[in-house]
Amino acid sequence: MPAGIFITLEGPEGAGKTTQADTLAEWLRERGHGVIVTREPGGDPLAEGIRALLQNPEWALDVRAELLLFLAARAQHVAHVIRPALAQGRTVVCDRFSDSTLAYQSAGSGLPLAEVRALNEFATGGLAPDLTLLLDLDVTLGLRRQGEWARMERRGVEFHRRVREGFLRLAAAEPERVRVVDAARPLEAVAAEIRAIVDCGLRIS
Ligand code: T5A
Repeated sequence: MPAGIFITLEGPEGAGKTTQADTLAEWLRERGHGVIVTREPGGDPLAEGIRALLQNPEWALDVRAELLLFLAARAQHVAHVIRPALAQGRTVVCDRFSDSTLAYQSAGSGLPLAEVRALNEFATGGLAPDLTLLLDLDVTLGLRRQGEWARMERRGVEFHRRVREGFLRLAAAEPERVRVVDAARPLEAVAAEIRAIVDCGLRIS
């Protein structure tokens, strides 16, 4: 059985990742792919428990502790969900993954990039996406679209601007893997571009 394809969706808050992950998965299934849609933090019962911890806005969470919680959730998710699905030849569509950690905990919160990368590499065991769709959006527009993560919203627009710039630097550094999609357009226009990138990049049809 050939290994499955690992696709991630990334971007600032409210960019449309969850919506587009579901739409992309449906399109892939219509083409005969076995697909799982999953998310980070989460995607596994323990990792979802860590997500609930991270979402609690009452705690003054230290930025290093926050990083390690995101990575603990990822290690569990990779080991119990993503790697087994890929080994079965399934396509994995994941709503956020390692690039979010580099963008939020390093570019946003200021932790050293090399250390965050090394810890992330340890958590994933070196697993990287085949293709990443970076849904790029003005941060004020994105923050208006969403509302679940009170902790992240409270960090302010400047934090989220650094995150967006961090994502764009990652895309510039790895243009083959990370493809930037303008997410300010209507849903269907964004979905059509994503389909074209996936079709062309991974020869899906
Ligand atoms: N985080 C995560 C880290 O700091 N480090 C990490 O390592 C990881 C993995 C959780 C938080 O954790 C942080 C980042 C986040 O702050 P999350 O649950 O993915 O991550 O949180 P959000 O990105 O905030 O998720 P949202 O669900 O709010 O945003 P999405 O998924 O980008 O957007 P979506 O699809 O839910 O859409 C939001 C709304 O916008 C509308 C949708 O209908 C919906 O109402 N919408 C559009 N409207 C108009 N035009 C479009 N093109 C639209 N696309 C979507």
